[in-house]
Amino acid sequence: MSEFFPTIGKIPYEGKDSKTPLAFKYYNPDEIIDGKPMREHLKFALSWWHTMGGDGTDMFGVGTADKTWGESAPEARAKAKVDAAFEIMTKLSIDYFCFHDRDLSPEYGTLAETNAKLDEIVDYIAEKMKADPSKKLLWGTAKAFDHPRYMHGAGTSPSADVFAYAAAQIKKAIDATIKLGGKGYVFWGGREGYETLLNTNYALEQDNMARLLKMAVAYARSKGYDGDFYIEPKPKEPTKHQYDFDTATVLGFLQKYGLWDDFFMNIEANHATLAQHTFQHELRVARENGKFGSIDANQGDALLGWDTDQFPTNIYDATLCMYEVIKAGGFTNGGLNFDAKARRGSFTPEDIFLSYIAGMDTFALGFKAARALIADGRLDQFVADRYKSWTTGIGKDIIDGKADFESLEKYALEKGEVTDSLTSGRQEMLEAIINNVLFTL
Ligand code: XLS
Ligand code: NI
Ligand code: NI
Repeated sequence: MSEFFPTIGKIPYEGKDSKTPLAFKYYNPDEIIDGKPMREHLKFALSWWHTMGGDGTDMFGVGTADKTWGESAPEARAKAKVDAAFEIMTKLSIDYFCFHDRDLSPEYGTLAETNAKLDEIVDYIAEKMKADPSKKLLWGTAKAFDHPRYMHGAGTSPSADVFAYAAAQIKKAIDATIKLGGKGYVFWGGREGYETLLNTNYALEQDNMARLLKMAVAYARSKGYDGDFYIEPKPKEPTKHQYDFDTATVLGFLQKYGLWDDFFMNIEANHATLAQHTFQHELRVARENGKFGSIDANQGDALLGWDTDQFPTNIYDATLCMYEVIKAGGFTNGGLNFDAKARRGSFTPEDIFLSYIAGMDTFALGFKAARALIADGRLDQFVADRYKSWTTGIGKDIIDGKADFESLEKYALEKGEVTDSLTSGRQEMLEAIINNVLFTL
């Protein structure tokens, strides 16, 4: 088979002193760390939509990058995409991919025809995976937000017919995920939300979303699926107010509707910042609730208030992200999916590779920095010391359930003023420790 990128070979690891653009400086896929190669710690995934389909089209202009893969007929293009994706993954030492059903294969005249064509592509991918078992599906999802039928939502549409259609589409996307051995299925509610409450039955829409998720779980489990379901929170865009605003909101929803056990979080960096949180905040909330699942790695731009999906190059954020991942015990079914696209002006085939190299090196370095931060121990020790009043005396009594308002009042009256029990938060010192660890790596 002819190559799509004949001038680009397998990207080598050359180390941090290398000046070769098409080489890894930090990501050494086979380097063993704690008994596991780096590729297994990081579990990088290619996003089918951005990489194979995203051509730079934006609201003000047409595409700048050629993502036709040399084919004009949709069937042939869908197949060429598969070949090109496997070439990119192999050359970049990426083991996983993620898809939306419609990025694999577009819509045709009827749902039945669309499904049949999707089956052909899924079968084709399954063959390629058989030939190269190092390539795996991280997660699948259904694109239940781009067709006009989903203009008012899918699971939260005012139309029961649209709900039924979405269910049928998701059923098929779950089948594809199972067929390709995926251990994750994502729900990102792009149009599950509202523009104005003046036309919205909020309670019914929330209940219906939960109904859809329950049916999805029941169906997938009945087919033997033992992977995770993920919810990917995002506060807005395209919908003004999306129901899955952030991790805390989603956790409340899962609890209310009895969905807790099956769902975990897929945290996207740029969605965290759109919700006015840090990436680390979202990861921490998920982790501390036992709901950390997977990551959509990207970054926004501090000056732009939308989901720019840039390839992540911020070492500081990647370090604090990997700090949370390590503290969560590492990835199990999840991984690091680059839900990221090269800038519209970065339009050449090489830019695909250069963007991934930038993102992968950033996370490889972030992983090493996070390990160094944990080994250094100063941050963890500081936090432990800061809360030490909870390990003895009145603090321990409160935790052990041995205190009530009466006993606490008695304690406070006897104790007098308590401001002296506080110590400095030392934020600046802690930030300097991070710099110290980062720059002595
Ligand atoms: C969009 C989302 C989307 C999901 C998958 O902002 O990030 O790409 O990851 O539907
Ligand atoms: Ni995403
Ligand atoms: Ni996004």
